Amino acid sequence: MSTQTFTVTGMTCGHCVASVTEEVSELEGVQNVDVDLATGSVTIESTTPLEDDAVRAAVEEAGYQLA
Ligand code: 9UX
Repeated sequence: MSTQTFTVTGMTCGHCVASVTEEVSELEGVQNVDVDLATGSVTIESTTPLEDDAVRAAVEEAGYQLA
């Protein structure tokens, strides 16, 4: 199991959190996604480490940016 943490900018409400969680959850091997709205910290547990670019694409698909 891999655990990675990224910082996402631009999330300001619970719906933002839901959108990011949904998009990131679709990436291959993702088992759990935890988003801290206050800090923008997104912790991803997955079977194998995710490429930064894949996470970036998912975050941008949701409408936000990686810090
Ligand atoms: Mo809430 Mo987030 O109305 O971009 S969905 S601020």
